[in-house]
Amino acid sequence: MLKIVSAKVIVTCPGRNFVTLKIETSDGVTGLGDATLSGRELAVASYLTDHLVPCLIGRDAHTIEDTWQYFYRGAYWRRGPVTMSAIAAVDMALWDIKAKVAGLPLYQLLGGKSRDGAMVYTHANGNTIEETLEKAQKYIAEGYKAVRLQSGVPGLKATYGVGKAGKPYDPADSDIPSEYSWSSEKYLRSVPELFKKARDVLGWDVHLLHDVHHRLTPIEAARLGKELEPYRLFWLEDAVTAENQANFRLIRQHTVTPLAVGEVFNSIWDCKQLIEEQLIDYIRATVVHAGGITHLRRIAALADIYNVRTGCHGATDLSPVSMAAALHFDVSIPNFGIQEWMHHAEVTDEVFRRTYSYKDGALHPGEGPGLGVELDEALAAKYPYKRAYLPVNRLEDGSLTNW
Ligand code: KDG
Ligand code: MG
Repeated sequence: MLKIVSAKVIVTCPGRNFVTLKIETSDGVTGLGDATLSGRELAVASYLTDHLVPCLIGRDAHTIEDTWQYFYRGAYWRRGPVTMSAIAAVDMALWDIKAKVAGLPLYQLLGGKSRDGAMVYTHANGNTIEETLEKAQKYIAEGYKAVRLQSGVPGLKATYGVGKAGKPYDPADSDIPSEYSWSSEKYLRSVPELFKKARDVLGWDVHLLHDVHHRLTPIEAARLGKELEPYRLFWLEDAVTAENQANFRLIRQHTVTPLAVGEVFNSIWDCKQLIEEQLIDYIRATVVHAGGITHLRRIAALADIYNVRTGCHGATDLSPVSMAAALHFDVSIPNFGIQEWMHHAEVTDEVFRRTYSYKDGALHPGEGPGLGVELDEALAAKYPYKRAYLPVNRLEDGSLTNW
């Protein structure tokens, strides 16, 4: 038995807010888990501190599956992003500990490598198509094999995915939610133009991706998918919301553009129908928001038998601990598709010292024991939590819509 002797929650804001769980065992081995839920960070911190940590002390750190079941079934109240992010943090930290005790990089405990590295896509965005494509060219020159393109929409003041005045894009930008305005008509006119020019300028050897960020109706999404077919996207992401998984049936009937969804999913039940009916091509559920490595492996195993591949969410609001966990998962599973990588600020990488590294369009988890991330707690303490919300979105007539 490897007894858990302490578990603490560290909230820090090096560039943006992160919530991290650190578990320590009687042998002095420690493990880290990410518990960051952008815009609702302290709810998960409290869930951990007030409800999970008291039950963790004295448990055997090696019983990962039993601990997962204990917190999932034991809560009685199932699922939801707060619960599942908290369980994920415990799960990640325990896998980190187990791999450190074994003296192996975590991917070895997940079955070993199925591939050399995880192909990543990064974000090229700009106010104009020209600006977006310039950035994409820079990334392609750095060896990226896949790039997500988001561009300003003529007639709209601000658009999802495009940074403000030269700053790196981070949507959690205000202590009271910023308000954006939206027009699907204007957006739908501009996106095919972006991808037409993108193929002219960037050619056909690069994978191109696009995120709709849940803003269309199913029939609008179907039309967009159809209009983008000539440009052969790697995927069209979050074309519609997926609380109603059957939404995707309508899109699927009309287009062969590959579809991705799931960054806001927190359990296998959010994607069961999408996967079983083969309504999507990529599942974007992540380690931190979907119950940890233990639960994400279950989702990936279900997806595998229906030819659905993974494409884990990897925006900057997932900490380097999540990114490391995702990479160990990515290189080990059979049905990996792609990994999102939106670079963290330098100060984030100073607080979270990580061993994963980029080479030739792919990330590599590193060969050290465990996840390969250490948290500099003294430095983290210099960056106290700052309340930061994700924006809200209104149609031009003032009514609220999806951000
Ligand atoms: O916190 C919200 C972000 O993670 C999200 O807006 C990023 O859609 C996103 C993406 O695809 O990275
Ligand atoms: Mg997205």
